[in-house]
Amino acid sequence: MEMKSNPGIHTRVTHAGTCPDSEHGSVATPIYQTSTFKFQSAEEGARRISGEENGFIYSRLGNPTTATLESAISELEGGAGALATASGMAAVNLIYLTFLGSGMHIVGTDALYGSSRRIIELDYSRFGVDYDFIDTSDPELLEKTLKPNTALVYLESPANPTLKLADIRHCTELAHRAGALVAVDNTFMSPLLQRPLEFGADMVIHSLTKYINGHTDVIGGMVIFRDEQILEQARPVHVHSGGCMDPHQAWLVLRGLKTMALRVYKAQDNARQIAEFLETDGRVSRVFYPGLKSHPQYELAQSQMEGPGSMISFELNGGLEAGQKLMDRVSVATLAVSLGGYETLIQHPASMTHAAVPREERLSSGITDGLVRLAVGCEDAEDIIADLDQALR
Ligand code: LCS
Repeated sequence: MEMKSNPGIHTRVTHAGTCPDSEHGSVATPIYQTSTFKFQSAEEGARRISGEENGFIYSRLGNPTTATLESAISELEGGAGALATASGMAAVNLIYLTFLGSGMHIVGTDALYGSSRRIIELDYSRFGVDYDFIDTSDPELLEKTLKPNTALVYLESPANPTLKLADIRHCTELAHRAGALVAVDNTFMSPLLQRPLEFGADMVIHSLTKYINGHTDVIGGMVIFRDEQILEQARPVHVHSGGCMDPHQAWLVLRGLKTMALRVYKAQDNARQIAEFLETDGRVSRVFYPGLKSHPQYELAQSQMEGPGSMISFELNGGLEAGQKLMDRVSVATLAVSLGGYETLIQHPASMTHAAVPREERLSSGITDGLVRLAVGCEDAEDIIADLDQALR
């Protein structure tokens, strides 16, 4: 049966990434757990290696299970193709390694995931890469920071953990005018809630570890490219640098992907209720959630995102000490880093996910000592709220 031309999102997610098995008719994508692929002849081997003929060669270069995952996510993001990586950080580094070099400049969101920022400051800088991490919610500041040698603008929107947004369309226009490419880390949103390529971005990054896999049991990453030309620039770097995804890992993510829409919308429904609870609670001083009218970029969230997602950050009246007590006393939420799984996680950015960022830099990007980050999961909202309430007491 032909699928209708504009299937709904649940249909698209259910059917994305099905690798046809003509031999046995397997409905689930098979795991091609092999490191290498047999050539039928020496000539065929030579043709494949030269690129004259399509076909798998060696799993670091490509594998049918991994390729199925790449085409599934690329389709959902509206890309021309994708490269799967061993982790989200391997995806970030694939972009850095491909598009940065000595004498080039990168502008990034200041409240990036800690490692995405630190590796530029500590390591790429050793190879002559110049950088500025700025508040990308301010396009004028971005415009002022762009230089003739800016090769890459790297946005995280919403940013981890401040939930500040960057206007992707506006930032992309400014970056392109200055001759820079734009990469957007879309991990917090999943392709369901935001598709940066539709706003002109050149590349999208995902830590598949989060919403796309969604089961807190796999590390993985991906870069999705707007066009083939950029993809083909990154492919040799992907092959030679070795951060490929394993086929079994890809299969697990494909398995998780099947339920992505159910999980993402359920967690978002929960988060909306929890954010309202926190905002009206006298023990909480500030709540950062793009679904609240009090979010400074509420209007932008409405136009750029299909939903506010399920990440919430907040500060307690009692500061860090109160936050630590809260984290020690919850029982429905689990005290752990990471996000995007079916279960609610709570953590303290200043001492955990962003501990690598020096305190002054952290504070200037809005990551205060008292900030608590809640990654809302798929439990019943009233149970998460009751748990937070008892812990706040
Ligand atoms: N990008 C974002 C926005 C992230 O939040 C993370 C990890 C990464 C990239 C890196 O992905 P990974 O290599 O871990 O797959 N974020 C984490 C966090 O907030 N808590 O623990 C990890």
